[in-house]
Amino acid sequence: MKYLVTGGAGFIGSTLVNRVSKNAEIVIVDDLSMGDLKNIEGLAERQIQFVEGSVTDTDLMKRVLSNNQFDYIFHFAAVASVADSVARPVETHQVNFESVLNLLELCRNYQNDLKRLVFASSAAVYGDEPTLPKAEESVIRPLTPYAVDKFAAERYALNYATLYGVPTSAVRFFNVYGPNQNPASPYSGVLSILTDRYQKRLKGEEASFTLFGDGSQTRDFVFIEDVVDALLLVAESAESLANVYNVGTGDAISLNDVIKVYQDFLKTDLPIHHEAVRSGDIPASYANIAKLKSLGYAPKYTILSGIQAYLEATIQK
Ligand code: UD2
Repeated sequence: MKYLVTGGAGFIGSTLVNRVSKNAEIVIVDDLSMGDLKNIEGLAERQIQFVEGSVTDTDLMKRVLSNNQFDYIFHFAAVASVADSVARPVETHQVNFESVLNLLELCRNYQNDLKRLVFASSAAVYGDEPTLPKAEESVIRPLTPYAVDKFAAERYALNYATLYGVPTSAVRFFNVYGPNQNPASPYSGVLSILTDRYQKRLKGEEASFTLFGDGSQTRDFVFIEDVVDALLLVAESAESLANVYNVGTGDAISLNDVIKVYQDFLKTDLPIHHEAVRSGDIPASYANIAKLKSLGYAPKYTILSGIQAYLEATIQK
């Protein structure tokens, strides 16, 4: 099998690559803006071709798509931060939307044997409409350049299946967490930030965590290994063709409860500073995952076992 994984050096992309690369040929396109080659296992020994570049480089993408026949394409490369998209709407649009349309056209022209292209969309498309849980046919209210681009790109991807026969599916990620998530930005996933601060604290360095709001906000935190299961299931199932799936656990937990879990596992107190609720923050979010379950998905991790696996893989005790 041959895979193209854009954003394959990033958190979700590299975990997928590491799962499949022992038995497959992989081409990764990544500009290393957020990703890191260290995330990719066996880069030298396995059949992995790393192409450093941006998915917005149309010549480069044409070369990759016209010189290879892929079985599966996963498109993860994106400006991943909502705040970044608000600060830089035009650049975000080029990465998060135009690159997708270009990739779809290249598939239409060059990828006659493609089994599936999976586009990574986001729970951000639901915006602040309060009905819970979020199901795929819930009201869509994309409120930021990030959310608008994800929704538009997702629709284009699915319509390329019905209009032109390019086999596509899309997934809407809820709050994905796990090893190799980059904690560098204030808008990185909250659990990557929390883990990083605890790690510093355990090494005896000064560290604290800023909690925006009172910590009662809830999220559907889904462990990366379950996310990779979901991605492969969606890619390989016949039923998922031209369909979009929520990827979460179907459960919500508050940040306060998550912090308690960290404290129980690590037996360390981390100083918490409270700040005002972040602008645009939603109080609660969780997924209805019935549609994904209808494909055979069953999350293997609870929030407890997921955080435990994350900490064991990340924190050197
Ligand atoms: C997630 C996605 C985002 C978009 C959005 C849609 C991530 C990283 N982001 O944003 O791309 O899809 O969902 O709704 O998955 N927080 C703190 N302290 C910190 C960092 C965060 O208290 O240092 C809070 C934050 O205010 C929020 C919660 O933690 O209430 C989760 O924040 P996040 O940035 O991890 O994810 P979220 O749900 O805002």
